[in-house]
Amino acid sequence: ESGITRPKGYNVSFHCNPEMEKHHFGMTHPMKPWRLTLSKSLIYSYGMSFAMDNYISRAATYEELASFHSTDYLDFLGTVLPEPVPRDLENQNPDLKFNLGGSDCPLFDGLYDYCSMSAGGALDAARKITANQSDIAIAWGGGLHHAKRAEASGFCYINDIVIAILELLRFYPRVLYVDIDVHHGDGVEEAFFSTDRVMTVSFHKYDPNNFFPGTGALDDNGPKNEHNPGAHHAVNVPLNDGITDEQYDMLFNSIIGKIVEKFRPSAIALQCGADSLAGDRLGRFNLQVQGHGACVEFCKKMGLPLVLFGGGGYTPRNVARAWTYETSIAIGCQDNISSVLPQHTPWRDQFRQDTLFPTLEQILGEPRQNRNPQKRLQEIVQHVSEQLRFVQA
Ligand code: TV1
Ligand code: CA
Ligand code: ZN
Repeated sequence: ESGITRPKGYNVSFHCNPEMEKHHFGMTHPMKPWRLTLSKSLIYSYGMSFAMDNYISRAATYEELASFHSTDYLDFLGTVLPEPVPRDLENQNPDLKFNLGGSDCPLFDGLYDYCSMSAGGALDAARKITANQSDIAIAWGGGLHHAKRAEASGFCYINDIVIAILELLRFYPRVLYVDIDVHHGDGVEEAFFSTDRVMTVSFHKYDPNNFFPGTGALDDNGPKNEHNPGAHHAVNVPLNDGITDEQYDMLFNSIIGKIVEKFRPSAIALQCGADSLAGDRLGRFNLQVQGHGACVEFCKKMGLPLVLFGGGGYTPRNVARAWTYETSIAIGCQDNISSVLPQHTPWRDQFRQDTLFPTLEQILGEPRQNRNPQKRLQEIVQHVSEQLRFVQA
């Protein structure tokens, strides 16, 4: 023994691939893989890499992608060429193959590489967990929750989360999936609709006619036929514009607390989509970095193996703040880092304010109106409690 040991506590691994960040969906497309570069630069500037195991992730193989996706779809994804002229929102082709090539899921240079790298990071993270080498494994390049078995959807082509959970299921009897992206985690929910080994929980903005993808009502809890073991194993928390940290924290702790008690998962997969933050280009909530991070803290406190995925997030400076704070929570150094961004942070001027925790006023000027009455939130908690009567570990 050399006598040199890591500090006691959680073993955290960090999985990324700089090649992934170089891809572009198109000039005006809200999904900017560059936000991963900005996030990493802030995480490294705080020195957090010294408290984690850092890995450059592999690209997932065709066989690994095929653990969830159809080979027809993968073969097409591997051969389609980018279009010379990108479509705009007004010019949508109505008969796209596998929903590829529209404005949401454009065909761009290196698309297949981008997808397989995102899935590779998620899978590497899951494998560090199942090998008992990490307590928390982080894959900010993953979290693409809308992709279906044979269809791209909402900026997502390959469902890295489903692939990672399938890997966890080889070792663990039950996995809890939690999704705090502002959009409904429909692809992951659907993939595990007919099993009682995965419980999916999504918190999202719900407005069937005006907000993507339009699914995830409170009483959509999995196909309700008697012979489906997956019945009651989908939990949906539909929310309105402007929800605050305090309300979200109350909902999250009460719902996830009850679920962990009843379902007794052996591992947690948490999708940390940062488009639920105030000031997001697509999102509509009033969450701050602290409130978003509180979800990670709560999951960590459950003391179960934990995989953290990225997801949405369309105001890169806020994405970087959230995922940096959440990396610090994983490590356990959140109370010891400076709220002032390190002076040597690359692209420091991108952050506008020099703090990790801007106030709502700094982010928005005028906060978005909160359309979540306390009474409705109580109803949601009540519904979930009743739903859980049908669930057993
Ligand atoms: C190109 C250029 C594409 C500008 C897409 C916002 C754009 C959007 C764009 C956009 C946009 C959506 C829909 C409409 C489906 C369509 C990573 C036919 C300013 C996980 C995916 C949202 C969210 C898809 C992904 C949504 C995630 N919103 N500008 N597209 N109908 N698509 O509404 O959950 O964050 O908006
Ligand atoms: Ca969600
Ligand atoms: Zn989203």
